[in-house]
Amino acid sequence: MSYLENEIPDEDVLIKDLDKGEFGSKLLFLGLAQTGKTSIIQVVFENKAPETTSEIPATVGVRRKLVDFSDISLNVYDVGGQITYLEEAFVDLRESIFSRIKALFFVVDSSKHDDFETAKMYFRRAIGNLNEYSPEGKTVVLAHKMDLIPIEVRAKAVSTISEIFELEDYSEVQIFETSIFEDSLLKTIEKTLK
Ligand SMILES: Nc1nc2c(ncn2[C@@H]2O[C@H](COP(=O)(O)OP(=O)(O)OP(=O)(O)O)[C@@H](O)[C@H]2O)c(=O)[nH]1
Ligand SMILES: [Mg+2]
Repeated sequence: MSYLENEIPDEDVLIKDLDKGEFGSKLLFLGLAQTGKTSIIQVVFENKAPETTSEIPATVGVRRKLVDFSDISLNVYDVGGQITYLEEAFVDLRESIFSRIKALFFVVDSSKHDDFETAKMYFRRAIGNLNEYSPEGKTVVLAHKMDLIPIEVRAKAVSTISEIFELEDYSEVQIFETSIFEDSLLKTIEKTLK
């Protein structure tokens, strides 16, 4: 049995089930494993306390949640960051994942410098797919887990990610510092959805 057929938590819907009846704006959270995607979704859209996220299991496959946020209905897609799930999203599920996107949030663990190059590869592939299937969609890079970075070197951490990702090539892409423990996260998501 593949993972698509088991371990489906009640509140989630696997992407294969959602072709019918999709509504609301679609947000996509992408990034390497353990960067904090599911935590962000739970804290921002489900009012969970940040401390509770330490127990979240790794996301299996691609999950969708329907949420209401500031009076808008949102379809929030959470792509498991393990390489198998990323590859599945980028290959088999490419069109359904990348179509009709309002905003793509590409999440980077700012404290894991060694992963930036691998993250960049997926970032560039994501942008390519977004240009193809959702040219109107916005892309935001979240330089996340900023609470782990001393304040005086946070700007440097953001500029390192910007340089490695070569963000100067993507004038429409914005990068913001975020943390589930700080207001910056909610503000960034609100600003993006305006
Ligand atoms: N310090 C810190 N930890 C965070 C932050 N956001 C998430 N975490 C922690 O990072 C770990 C991984 O979080 P997840 O939300 O499961 O990561 P994910 O990106 O969904 O991982 P996959 O599902 O495997 O792709 C958890 O222990 C979270 O508590 C943050 O802003 N700061
Ligand atoms: Mg997850």
